[in-house]
Amino acid sequence: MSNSSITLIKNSRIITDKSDFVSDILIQNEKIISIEKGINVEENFNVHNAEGLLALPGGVDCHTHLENKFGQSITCDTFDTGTRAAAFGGTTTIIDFAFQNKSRSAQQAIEYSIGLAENKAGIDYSFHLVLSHIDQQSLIDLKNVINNLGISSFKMFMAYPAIMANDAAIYQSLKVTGENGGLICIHAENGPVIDQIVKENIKKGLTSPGHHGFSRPAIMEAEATNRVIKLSELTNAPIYIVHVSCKESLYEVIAARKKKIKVYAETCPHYLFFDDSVYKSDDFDVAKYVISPPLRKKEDQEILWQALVKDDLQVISTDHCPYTMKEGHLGKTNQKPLGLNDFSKIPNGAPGIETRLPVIFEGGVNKGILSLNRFVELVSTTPAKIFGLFPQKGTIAVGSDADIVLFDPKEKNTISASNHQSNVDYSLYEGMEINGKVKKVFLRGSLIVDKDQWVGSYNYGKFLKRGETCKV
Ligand code: DUC
Ligand code: ZN
Ligand code: ZN
Repeated sequence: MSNSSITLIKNSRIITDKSDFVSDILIQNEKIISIEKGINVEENFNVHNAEGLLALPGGVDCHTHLENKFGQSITCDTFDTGTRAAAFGGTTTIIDFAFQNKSRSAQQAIEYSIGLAENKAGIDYSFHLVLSHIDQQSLIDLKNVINNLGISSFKMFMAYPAIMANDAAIYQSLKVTGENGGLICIHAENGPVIDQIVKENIKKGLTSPGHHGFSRPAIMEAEATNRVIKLSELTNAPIYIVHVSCKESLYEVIAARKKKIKVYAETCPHYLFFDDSVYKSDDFDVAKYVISPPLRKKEDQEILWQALVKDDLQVISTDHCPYTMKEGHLGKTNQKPLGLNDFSKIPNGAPGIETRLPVIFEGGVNKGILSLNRFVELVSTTPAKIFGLFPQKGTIAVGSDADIVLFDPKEKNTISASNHQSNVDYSLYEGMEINGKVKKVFLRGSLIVDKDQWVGSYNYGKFLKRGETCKV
């Protein structure tokens, strides 16, 4: 066989959500065209010997924040640094956010976000449309966005006064998305009550970052989760609960799924590895853990891991929302130190885009909690299915995009911000030893990461028009 656009991966152990076998993978014109043993091509073509390596479908991270503006703060990773960081961590597709509001229509928001990403993204991308202003016109726009612009998922916040949606707005939006194959992602926390608790704590002089954690009770996450589940039940429209952090809201999700209400849910690595004991210190270093929902009890971790095993939770995403700890790092301003004297001013979020596959491989697969198939399902296949990207993304199969991660399950490495790709100046996982390393990453057949080298280009990543959601 001869063709200059051909790439051959030899002898990898291919892991999908359902299978595990050794074979060769032949790629042409961005797609996988054959999976069988003993494929041969002429010597001068791209041949990668992958004996001893796992071939995983490229990770799909359906919850990232690159160049997102919240209040005065902009997340510190841009589409180039953030997508490069994702690639080094084995992720080849992200779904980020476009922000609609009263003065920016749905279409303008999407065009704006595509404008930020194009010519910068090193991996493929799409956006959930954040809905913070609902009126008659914006409900009409929703239909158009789903049917004509390739954006089939949305996000609504039940917290944060500036962007919060009330129950009526969520109800109205669910009616439209439910009838048009769309899906609304929900940040479920009772915003008004939490804002009241925050004010009370600041008034008492409890201003250090740890008080963020103690101002956002788990039962207020559970209450909002329950409330939005009822709206989903009422409208018969699917919902996706982002960043489930605790058993209280998880139990709401489990109960709803038992009743066949169309609820899907994710958790994020930080809730699996860290707990609220970090908030006990008065040190400003705790600002690293100022995320919403906050870290929960140690006992919640094991419950979340087991929920991932049992499919009570379907996805692990990162909620990569990075802000630097040092003001002015790489020229970034209005970062975590904004809240030096008042935790409520600390921008909420933590990084994770670069470490998702490695830490879940270590904490899940190496610890014997997750099978390799389930690992792939959680980080790639199911997010692709839920968000309308499967089978283009999320699997290794003939006809799918050749997004492939060659992963050495034996190579040891230690996570450190000193050698990561992201603009952020810390890692939650600093010093964590991982048995397993991303060796090569292919995006639509092109090699973009080769050991420790970035060999991709910042205009190869493309905007993905997505189809009907919840094909799971
Ligand atoms: N929730 C998110 O989903 N992302 C960033 C901040 C937040 O609270
Ligand atoms: Zn959120
Ligand atoms: Zn988020």
